[in-house]
Amino acid sequence: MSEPEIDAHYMARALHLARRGLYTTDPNPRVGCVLVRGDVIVGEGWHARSGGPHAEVGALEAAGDAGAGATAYVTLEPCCHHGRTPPCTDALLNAGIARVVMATRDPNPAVAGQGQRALEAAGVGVLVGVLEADAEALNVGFFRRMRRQRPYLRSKIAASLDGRTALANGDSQWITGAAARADVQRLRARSSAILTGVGTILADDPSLNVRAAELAEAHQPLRVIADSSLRTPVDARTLGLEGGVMIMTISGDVSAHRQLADAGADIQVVAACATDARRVDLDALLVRLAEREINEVLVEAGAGLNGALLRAGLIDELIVYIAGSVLGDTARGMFDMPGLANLSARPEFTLADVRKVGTDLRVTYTRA
Ligand code: AOF
Ligand code: ZN
Repeated sequence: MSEPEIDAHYMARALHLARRGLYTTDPNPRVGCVLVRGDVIVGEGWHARSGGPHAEVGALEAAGDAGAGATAYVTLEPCCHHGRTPPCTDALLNAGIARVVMATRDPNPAVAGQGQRALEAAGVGVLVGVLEADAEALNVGFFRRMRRQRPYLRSKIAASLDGRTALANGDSQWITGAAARADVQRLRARSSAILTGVGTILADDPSLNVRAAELAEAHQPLRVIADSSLRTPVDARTLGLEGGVMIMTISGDVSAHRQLADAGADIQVVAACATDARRVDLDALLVRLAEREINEVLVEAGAGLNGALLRAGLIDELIVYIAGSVLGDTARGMFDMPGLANLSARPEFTLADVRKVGTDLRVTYTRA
């Protein structure tokens, strides 16, 4: 193998390790590290939980004295700051690491190239950009939050073959099968927050939590309810569940605030939308979520909120599960939006992935 092939090989292993933190590192990034001396892996580590050791520290501990002279493959630039844990650059230098290969620089302003410079200043050879796209994709929300102070927004919709999500009377239970629902459990578990509208809370009283047995280790996402006039019932099912509930509102109704706060909700007043003063401004909502270290948001909502997000251009990724059933033209669609005057105004997405999930089809689109 050529040197670039060797570097890609070990970085792929580091990425594999990083993915072990998919459901648990939030709000921290998923990071993996492999230490290689000669052609032998002498240590491996990954970040498991916020506040716990960084990937590099885990790998160095596993390697012990064998770390001296090794090459470190890390999926993210090593940190050089005192955060919840001490700087990894110091740990790498103290262990005598000779070379560091990183997939990407860390967009965190506390690091942002300084980790690389600290290593180079100490005479360590540094290479940046090996499997960079894969490393960014694994932490798409963390990168978005660091760079643009917004989370990454993914909307999941279950639909019939004819693109309908519920009957006209609102009945929407079990359009898709068990495998698709299990897949949604994994989407929830990797998300920092689930965003829904008060309409969905009132109609379905969903839990919006993670409860699959195979995800017992996963963190519970925060549930966020867009609720302009504070109509969320104090006995809504999701309110009592681990992970917490945040209600985003423009209402100043003091007694409704107090009742919902007593029921355990964190009430956040955000700006009203400039084009519709009766609703919360969705970009302001996302800014508020980023301030709370929310990286990935999963939208599980009806056509009202999905339509508003679509019209505001805020949907980064759309995952549609399509069942082999037909609900007909009187059933509800995916997005409330005014009729288009011409086709050139249509929102567009790029097809990113297609696969069969149990008896259903899963189609993933990203923002065009
Ligand atoms: C991680 N895991 O393996 C690496 C990280 O304050 P802390 O200790 O939680 O540090 C979080 C920051 O450290 C994180 O935002 C990222 O910039 C950097 N690197 N973080 O959680 C890791 N290597
Ligand atoms: Zn670190």
